Amino acid sequence: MTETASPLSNLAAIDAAHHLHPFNDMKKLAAEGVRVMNRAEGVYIWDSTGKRYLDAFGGLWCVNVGYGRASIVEAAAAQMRELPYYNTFFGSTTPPAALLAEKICALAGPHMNHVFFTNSGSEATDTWFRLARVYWKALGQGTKTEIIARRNGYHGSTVAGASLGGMKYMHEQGNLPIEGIHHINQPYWYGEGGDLSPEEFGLKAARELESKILELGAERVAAFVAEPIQGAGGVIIPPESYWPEIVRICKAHDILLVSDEVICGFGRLGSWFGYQHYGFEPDLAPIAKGLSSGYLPIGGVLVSDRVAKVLIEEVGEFNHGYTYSGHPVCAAAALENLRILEEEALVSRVRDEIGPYLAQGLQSLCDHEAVGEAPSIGLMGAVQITADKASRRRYEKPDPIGSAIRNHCLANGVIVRATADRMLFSPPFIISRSEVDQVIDTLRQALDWFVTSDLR
Ligand code: PXG
Repeated sequence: MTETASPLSNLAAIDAAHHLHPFNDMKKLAAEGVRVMNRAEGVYIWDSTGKRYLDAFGGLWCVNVGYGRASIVEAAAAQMRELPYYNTFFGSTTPPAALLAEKICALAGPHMNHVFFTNSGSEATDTWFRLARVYWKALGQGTKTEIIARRNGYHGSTVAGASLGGMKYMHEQGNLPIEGIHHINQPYWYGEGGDLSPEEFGLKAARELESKILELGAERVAAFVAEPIQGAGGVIIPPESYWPEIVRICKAHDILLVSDEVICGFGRLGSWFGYQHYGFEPDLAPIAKGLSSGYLPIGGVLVSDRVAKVLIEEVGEFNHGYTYSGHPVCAAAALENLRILEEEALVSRVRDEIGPYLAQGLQSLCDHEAVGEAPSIGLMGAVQITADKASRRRYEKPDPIGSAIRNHCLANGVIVRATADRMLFSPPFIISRSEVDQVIDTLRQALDWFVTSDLR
């Protein structure tokens, strides 16, 4: 009898032969071999060799309630048995879609009473992008079409998403950005603040929005979009002066304010939404990720009363939608996810208990010679690697440094993400204090290794 190879030992080869991965150098991946992840529980995930990792990154900023939640599995299975699919076009809805819309709006604040469902954050971006222009046209201001976004922001990978995002390496592929999109600088004080205090720099960065509006003419500008805290860009936490000034500018020039809540939404900052943490009311807010804790793909756009009124009373039909908008199984899983977050009071745990504990742990790393700053809000944090603490100098080639430190942590059983020379954290909300300690200790070891390595 011939022996058949176990499917798992074969998987890396099968994957290399047929699977094109997002944001990966495929030749390099095939040469190095892919990690096959096959099981998870709580904050832990196992690969096919049986190695266990503490996932301090929550999948991809999304597994907020942790892995292995049987009640989410059951809610999805029950919905699949009852009604696996029906659309929300042509005058239909389904119980989970309607109830989920109600639930999200109850959390989103008094001015947010409608939601449009999508399957991802990128689709949510495309949705609000069209909606913003539709809104102004319906008000007889069809010249208001330009959208202002930020360098190093991230809003997805679709054509509108990659265009609005401020990643140059994304623009270079596919002739982006599309017309009508403009980028201003990010509020990254550590890297770009020079001699200004953080508060002065926050105002300066916000006022770039005003200069851009004046340059274009407010009568041409539809909206400004930003993440409350930039995620993929490196957990860039703006100085406290930034958001109030942005809000003032948007109001003064009558342009829509879009808060991209794909990462910050659903508790990551210790509030239900990032805009609640910063105390403002956006006109539109894309959501995804934490809405279902990643158990099934679902996203959407929160639509404020200001925009919904025009959409419903003036526009009539918005010619936009996805086959799976409000998919009943995804909506049922999301409802159960939100029920868990509420029942276990996980958002206040992030704000009052485990968020501050992570902050303390990150701060303890600031005595390390390689660490420039280690800010966090809730369970979203970063450690900035520096070449010189006093002058905040960054290494000339930051990418290999962040990657090497990340790989060192990975080898020691902790998953973190690196954006250039910033190490990023976004753990599940159920992470315990001793697990936070393990993350901090592992990173400290990696930093100690780095300062003696020839990467320096
Ligand atoms: N907005 C924000 C703020 C995001 O972080 C999207 C929109 C797009 O969502 P979808 O569901 O279409 O991916 C995101 C996604 C990374 C990384 O490497 C971050 C994201 C996606 C993939 C990788 O940090 N964020």
